[in-house]
Amino acid sequence: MKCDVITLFPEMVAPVLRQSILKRARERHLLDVRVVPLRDFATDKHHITDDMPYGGGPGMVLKPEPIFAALDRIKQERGGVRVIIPSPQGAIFNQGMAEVFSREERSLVFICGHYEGIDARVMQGIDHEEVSIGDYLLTGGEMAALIMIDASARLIPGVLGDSDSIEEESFASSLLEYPHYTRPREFRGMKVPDVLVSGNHRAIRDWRRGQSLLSTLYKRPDLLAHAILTNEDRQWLGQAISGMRKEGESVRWIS
Ligand code: 6GU
Repeated sequence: MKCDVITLFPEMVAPVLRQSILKRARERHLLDVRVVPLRDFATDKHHITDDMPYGGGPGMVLKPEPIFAALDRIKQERGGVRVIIPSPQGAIFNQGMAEVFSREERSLVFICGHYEGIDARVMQGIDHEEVSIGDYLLTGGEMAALIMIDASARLIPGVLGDSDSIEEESFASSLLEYPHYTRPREFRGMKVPDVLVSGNHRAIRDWRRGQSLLSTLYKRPDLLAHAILTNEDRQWLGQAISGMRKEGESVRWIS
């Protein structure tokens, strides 16, 4: 996966890409991210990248020329590009989009806005998609771009270890994860469930599945509508729901 992040604040982005799994993915050449400082593409001697809005009003607006210049350079270097403008006005990012991004051949170019906004001619003159990471406001697009890169990069084959990748399908299968434990076997009076130290692999698998189903039922019952469930799963959930009713709990469940 190739990405270019056009930003006024390269230091909001670059250090994150030098940590942990993203760092390893870049070292293995599975992920090629370039941070493109917008200021480098300002042509005046003060390297001005923003200006006052026509018509008045608060805040500053990112000028179009440096953004177009940065994108022209990226197009020359990369060939094909797919431009994404992080914005709370966009379609909301989800796991499906992360999968599509992870398989994209072209470079994903994120144009990160700050302050009041980006000159509208950027949106008018550049073929782009606006993508939001949720219904809240951010100070700029950088952290949103990082979130989209992180969620997409981990889906590239080889980025996660083998052991991770098999089990990391929890969202793909629309169920939440089961609880994980490591040593010590007892900590501050809290014990690791016996089944996990039983050595009975079938029992362990069934317990984990049950925990995933229960966790989803309690925390995100909306996800169960899309989950692929076996007859056994449905039976288990039915029992859990009758249990909840007996305890007088309400069941928020879409059947
Ligand atoms: Cl993707 N970008 C910005 N700038 N603000 C946001 C957002 C994205 N998603 C929610 N708020």
